[in-house]
Amino acid sequence: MSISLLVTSSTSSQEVCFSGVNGTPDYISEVAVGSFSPHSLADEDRYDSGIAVAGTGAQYSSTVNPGGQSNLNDPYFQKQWALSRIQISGLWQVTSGRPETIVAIIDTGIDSNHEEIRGKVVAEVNFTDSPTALDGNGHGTHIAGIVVSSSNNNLGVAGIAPETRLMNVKVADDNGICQAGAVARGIIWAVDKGARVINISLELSQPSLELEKAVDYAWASGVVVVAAAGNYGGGQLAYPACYENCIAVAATRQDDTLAPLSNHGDWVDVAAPGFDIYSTLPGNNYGYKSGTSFATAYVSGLAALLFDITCDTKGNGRLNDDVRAAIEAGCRQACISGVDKGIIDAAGSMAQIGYSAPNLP
Ligand SMILES: [Ca+2]
Ligand SMILES: [Ca+2]
Ligand SMILES: [Ca+2]
Repeated sequence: MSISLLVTSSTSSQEVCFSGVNGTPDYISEVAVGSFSPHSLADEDRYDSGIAVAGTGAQYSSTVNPGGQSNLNDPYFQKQWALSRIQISGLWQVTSGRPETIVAIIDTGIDSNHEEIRGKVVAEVNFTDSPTALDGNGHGTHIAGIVVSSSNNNLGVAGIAPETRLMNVKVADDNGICQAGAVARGIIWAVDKGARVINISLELSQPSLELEKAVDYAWASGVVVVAAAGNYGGGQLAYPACYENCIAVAATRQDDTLAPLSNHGDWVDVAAPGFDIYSTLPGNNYGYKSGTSFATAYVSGLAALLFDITCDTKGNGRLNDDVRAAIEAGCRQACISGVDKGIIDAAGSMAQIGYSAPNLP
């Protein structure tokens, strides 16, 4: 529970983790680039790279829905089905986040120059061999945009928590490959820099004591840790998501069904929208991605907002337990099996905290 675990030797230095979508048959054809060789990877890992979906935006029209009704002027807001599905609008009337509430994105880096993200990355670190903390993959920028894109600015999309700020903790290289030790060090770095929420849209198939200790350190420090349940489509465990002090997030589709790619099981705590998710991509671009990674980002954004309105009900000096409880107890029950609490629901979480959703226009 201290920085000393930084010197603990990692037992998993050769492990790789991948972020993004897995290889459900629909997506195999979407493996657009392959700068790493499939021969070096286990078959079940092969499609589990952010690269696999980096090009999926191309299959969608980027045309703005001209007839769409929206109370926001962001041109792609109509594509963001997830925001209404989690009933965010009432919570937005109370808070759109605060700059002091920092969400650390433990990922492939962030394009901090993106028009929707510029000025919102308050700290960054690079634990990879990549020469820059910028995002050469696209995965981390997509996550960042889900959380923090400026809203109602006549540009792009609307973030769920646009007034929060980000830490860019690059632990996965531009191929989406990382080591457990780097993830652990990234978590500790973010905690010590004051992150309140840590988004881990990465999954490892093997446990790592170093990683588990880092998650426990974050939790004990008052941080909400949110992690992707993984994209193998089955019941196998993903790390760090399955650790007790992570909120493990499965992915749903627009009809509230579990996305076929999503892992599930009694260890999976909540589900959130994670299929055909439209968000930012490097170079002022936008596109769709699918996977538990992006579901995780919605939970992280909700957590950031709830930090603004929750109270320390148990008087233990921390808010992360209260925020996590509000997220989980506020979930909407859905007919999905393999997810413990249900689908995240901002209105439900507000009710748990004692707010009733304001009347909407
Ligand atoms: Ca915007
Ligand atoms: Ca769990
Ligand atoms: Ca508390």
